[in-house]
Amino acid sequence: MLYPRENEIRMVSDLSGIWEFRLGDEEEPGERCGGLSGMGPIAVPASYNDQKDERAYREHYGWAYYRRTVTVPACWQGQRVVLRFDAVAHQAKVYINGELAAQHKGGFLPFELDITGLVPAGGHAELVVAVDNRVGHGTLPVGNEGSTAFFGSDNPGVPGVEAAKRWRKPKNQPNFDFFNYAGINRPVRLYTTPKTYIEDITLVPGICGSDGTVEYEVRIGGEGKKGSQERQTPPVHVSILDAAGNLVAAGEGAQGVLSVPEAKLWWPWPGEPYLYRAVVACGEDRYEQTFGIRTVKVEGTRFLINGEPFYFKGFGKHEDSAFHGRGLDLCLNVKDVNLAHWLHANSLRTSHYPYAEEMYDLCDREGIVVIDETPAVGIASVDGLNPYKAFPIRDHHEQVIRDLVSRDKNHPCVVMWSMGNEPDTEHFPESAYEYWRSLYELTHELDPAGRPVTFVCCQNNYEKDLVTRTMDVVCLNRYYGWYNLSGDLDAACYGLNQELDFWEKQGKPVMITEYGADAIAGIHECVAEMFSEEFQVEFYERQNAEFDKRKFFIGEHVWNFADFATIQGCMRADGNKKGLLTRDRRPKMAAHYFRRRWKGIPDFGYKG
Ligand code: E8X
Repeated sequence: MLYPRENEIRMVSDLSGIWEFRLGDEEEPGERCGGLSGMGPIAVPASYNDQKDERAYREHYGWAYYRRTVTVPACWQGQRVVLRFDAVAHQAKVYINGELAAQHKGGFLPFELDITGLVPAGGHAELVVAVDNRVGHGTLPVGNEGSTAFFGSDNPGVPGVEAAKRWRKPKNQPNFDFFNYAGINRPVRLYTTPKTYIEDITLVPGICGSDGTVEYEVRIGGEGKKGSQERQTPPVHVSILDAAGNLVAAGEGAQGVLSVPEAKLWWPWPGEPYLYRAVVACGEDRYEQTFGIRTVKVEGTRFLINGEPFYFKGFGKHEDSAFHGRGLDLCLNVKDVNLAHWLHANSLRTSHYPYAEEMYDLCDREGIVVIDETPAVGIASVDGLNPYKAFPIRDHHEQVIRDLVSRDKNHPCVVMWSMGNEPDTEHFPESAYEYWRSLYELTHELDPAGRPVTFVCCQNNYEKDLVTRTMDVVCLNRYYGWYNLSGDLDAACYGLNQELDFWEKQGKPVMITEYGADAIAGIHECVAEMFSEEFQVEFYERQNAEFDKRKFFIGEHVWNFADFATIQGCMRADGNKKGLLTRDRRPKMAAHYFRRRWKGIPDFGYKG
């Protein structure tokens, strides 16, 4: 799905601003929705949870309603008009003048509807968006449902599930460690195309000696769609421009392979992340897609970018900030990418969901390598249930992977797909193998560029886990010395090395995608103990020394880039404090430690 871009043909109208809003309840809105009352102001895009200091906003469970008037300018007459939502968490129903016009499940990928016939040029319409924030066994991310997991005690004073059903109103029970921010978290736009339009563009770069190659495919939609009755598909022209706007290659036809002489490659920062533009024309329509010429490949235990062995230095993070919640914050994205440079980091994982498209564009131009992750987090056994049999998530998970690859396939910064985070691969190993291996094969089929595919494995019995070892890259989340062997870094290093010995035999590249310790900024001790900044540094110093001894070990992603909001709990002091930085981006001692460490580690050839 192409990102809305204004040009000499296409127009875009951003609907960001102050809309009307009110909380609803669990009753699902039907085919009609109108006449809403009791509305108040809400900023779009942003999560609604922190925009009003009321428990109902923080702990809402069910539907909420957004409303505004949309206008289609008269000068758009004769154009196709599309309404696009970049992300609405977690489920949306869209009403135009009270009539249901679209619905979408999934809170982190775009969806759109053609409103040409619904709102005439020069006309207005009432737009209502109903948003459901509930998570459960059928959503990604996964929520617990009526589980005893939250009570976990047979103390007579603590109610069990049956008692809870009687007196406790249902609430979200996220099976994931980030606050369940919800709402219209990313921009909403109207945009136009001609009636025959460029529907999608796929660009697969390659390297041939000193030349670049670009295998392209353009899909045409609307009246000129291949085989449509209305009219023949107009000819397709593709021009490749370099960063200075010089024409370096051109071709005719909806698909083909172009050669770019003496190509400048896309390299991770501090190399040059060189970008080209593919200018596509078909009939009246035009669209420009930036891309980079680079290759990605796993060879033995090495992760090659442009044929060179890459070492991941970076972090998992969140789309998370005060007031905006999970809402798009362009200023924070720029600051975070500049902080990545300050840290001498070269990569990040979009934990635990696809981020806003604007962040990938930024990473493309700033040379930050991205592991692109789905929202499949929390697929874990609860109350003895086999999630792969009991949870109705498989079809939705496949759709999410299809939409993720379709949206992000042209980004040079995206070098690997992560199908999910910390699923249960230990208690039902055969079911886990069937589930994840088939999704692995689907992901490979969907990506024309053939990027490596993985998922991120949680602290588990790695000998029982049958599927992690079959991924292109083994991605481990390990917390030796924190969640287990707590505070004992000698034992932690022993346990870590026991496991690294196991992985050494698998012949796969291995990276750590999460390791870390909560450190509450300002707590300091001469003798480092848990929750102090000194312990967080020692935790990393000791474990990095072990990673440096392993040739097959290709990267270190800390957890987390910055402190972030979670649901309240006895193990969360105002959220998760494993950040190298505080939530308002102030460095802890560990940030200065990694800035020194990563400055001394090259992006390429660190492990030979
Ligand atoms: C943590 C992280 C959490 O924030 C992240 O979303 C997923 C968790 C560690 C799990 N990984 O809790 O800080 C480790 C479980 C060990 C029993």
